Amino acid sequence: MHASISPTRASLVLAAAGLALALAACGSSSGTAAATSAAATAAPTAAATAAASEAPVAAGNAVSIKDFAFNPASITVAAGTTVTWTNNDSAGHTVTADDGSFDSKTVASGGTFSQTFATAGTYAYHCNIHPSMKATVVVQ
Ligand SMILES: [Cu+2]
Repeated sequence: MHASISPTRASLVLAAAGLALALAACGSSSGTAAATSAAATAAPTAAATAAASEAPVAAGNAVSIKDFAFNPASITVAAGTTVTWTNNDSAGHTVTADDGSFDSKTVASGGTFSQTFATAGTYAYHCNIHPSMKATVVVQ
């Protein structure tokens, strides 16, 4: 039986299995908790597999602006993804589409800018303040 499972391990398993199972365990009697533990034992692998299959494209949707460059210089995301730029430089920068389809205006040091890409394509962008700063977002 699963009565010997330690509270700590049970918590970890529940956390990995997801919020729904954790919530289910919160108000349950000890009898229900044992059943939940049994289900949770098999759940983490399935949950991890599901997460991986939902994001075949690189999981990252963040671009860092640092040392007068966009990192990564080319990021690939799925259509519908919101990409967020964070200015980690001391200077201000812009995130400006070459075709003008989006423009952050000046993002101050420490600031962020987000843009959602609904349509597949390759979006070249640059910094209006520093023309040598160029990068692309590839939307699949
Ligand atoms: Cu710049």
